[in-house]
Amino acid sequence: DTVTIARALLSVSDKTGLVDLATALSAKGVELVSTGGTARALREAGLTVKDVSELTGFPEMMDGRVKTLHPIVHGGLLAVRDDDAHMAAAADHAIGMIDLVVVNLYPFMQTVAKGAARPEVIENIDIGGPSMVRSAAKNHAHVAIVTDPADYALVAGGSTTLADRRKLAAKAFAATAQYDAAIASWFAFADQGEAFPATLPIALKRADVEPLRYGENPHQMAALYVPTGPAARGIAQARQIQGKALSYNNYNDADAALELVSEFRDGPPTVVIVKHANPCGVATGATLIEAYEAALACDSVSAFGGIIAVNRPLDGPTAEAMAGIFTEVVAAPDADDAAKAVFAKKKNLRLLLTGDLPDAGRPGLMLKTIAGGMLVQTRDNGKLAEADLKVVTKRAPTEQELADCRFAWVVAKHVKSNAIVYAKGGTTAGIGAGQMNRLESARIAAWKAKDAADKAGWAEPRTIGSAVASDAFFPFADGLLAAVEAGATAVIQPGGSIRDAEVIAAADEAGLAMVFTGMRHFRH
Ligand code: 93A
Repeated sequence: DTVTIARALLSVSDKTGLVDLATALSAKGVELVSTGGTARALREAGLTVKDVSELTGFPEMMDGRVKTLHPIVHGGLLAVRDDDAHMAAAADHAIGMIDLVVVNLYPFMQTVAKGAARPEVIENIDIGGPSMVRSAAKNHAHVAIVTDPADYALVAGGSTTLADRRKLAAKAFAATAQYDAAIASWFAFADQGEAFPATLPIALKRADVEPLRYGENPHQMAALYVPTGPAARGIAQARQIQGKALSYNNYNDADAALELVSEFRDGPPTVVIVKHANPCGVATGATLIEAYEAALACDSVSAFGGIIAVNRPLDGPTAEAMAGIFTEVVAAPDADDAAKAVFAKKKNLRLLLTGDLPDAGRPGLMLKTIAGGMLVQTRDNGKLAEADLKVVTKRAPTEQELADCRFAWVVAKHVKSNAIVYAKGGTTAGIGAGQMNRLESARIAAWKAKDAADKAGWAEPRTIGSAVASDAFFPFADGLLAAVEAGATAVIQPGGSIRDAEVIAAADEAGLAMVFTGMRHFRH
């Protein structure tokens, strides 16, 4: 099962660790064969190398498009060493065996990421490299294939074990699969501007973070996968500064928090507190600490063990305030030394730094599995323009009501349906999430607002004089009447129900101002 390496073929674009590996192999008496640039790098380091062209009797041609695509190379990779007919064919055609292939491919993804023009992208589609990778991996019974400099140590000793060759082969096929998926993605999305190709060529790889301890529940296994293609932005790309490893649920909640706070990327200091993927408090303020305290007061009970995201670099005083209750995760664009020092004392708290917040309006796909299949949709990156808003009641909203409507609407977009959100003065007053009918969500939101007022010792709940947002239209007037009862004076909702007239009449009767958005934000 152990193969002694007599001849190695090295052909790499990323030359990291190349010379060290080649030096080690050479010291073990391994014959080195290389393509143009790789051979040059090795010769410069004083090593003896044979050119592939010398082996094949063909020069590298067509701008390097044809370098290693030759039976002398692929015969040497694919021949089954203990098959007499294979070895006889090799002997007939003067094909020498190759026992180790070290290849990494033309940097296709990096070329796309740097914004290169189409011809340069096309030229960076590697053909010969993946062919050798696949030939060697198929014949892993005899040949070792190394595609990652991190694995050079496995072969530097001049021999390979079958167990290692199997592992390396699996990694090699994963590498070519990802590479081709990235190319297909570029053709389908970036190049053609198509949202839905016939197949979904999205290249994902398991993230280099510690494997997740378990899934949503301890009896489920879980891992984080990240795209291999150009520059994805989101919670998966955040840098963890301290604290225990993130769990599956932490990622899910931190994602919800970051996506919501990103809506306020260009807004005033904003804090989002999430529990079980729903916001339980969202607030803006003159400072981050003011916003945090307002967000916490919305629902201080649910905020226990919450996930927080903010839209400003975290400062010491705000971190100090956050440290006052048990918090699982804090995500921020950045944190100053004082904030880091505060959290350093909280060993379990995870601090995630995201860098500049992602653009909430960016395109992208959302994937959700169903039994036996997968649902795919574009991201809900819908944004309200001033012109989209239609006043449908006799009374138009005041400036303050309109601002509250817009704020409540953005929050409602990130609340599980049915979503009802009351807001006042840039702070959520009550959030009703995930109920099977809209009336119940409206009631729960009002009840939570009352509870918060009781806890904080306010004279009245903040739903009095608030704006209320509904993520989809009110099918009946009852949900709206519940909001009236809670003290809301303005409503924002998509409109479009066959009973709109009934709902508008109820709003007029109660003296409410109501605007239609013409856009729905279901989230399930
Ligand atoms: O243009 S190719 O698709 N045609 C080939 O025959 C070929 N053989 C190796 N690209 C080919 N390669 C790639 O060249 C390797 O995958 C590697 O990335 C690169 C190494 O070239 P050099 O040694 O000249 O730097």
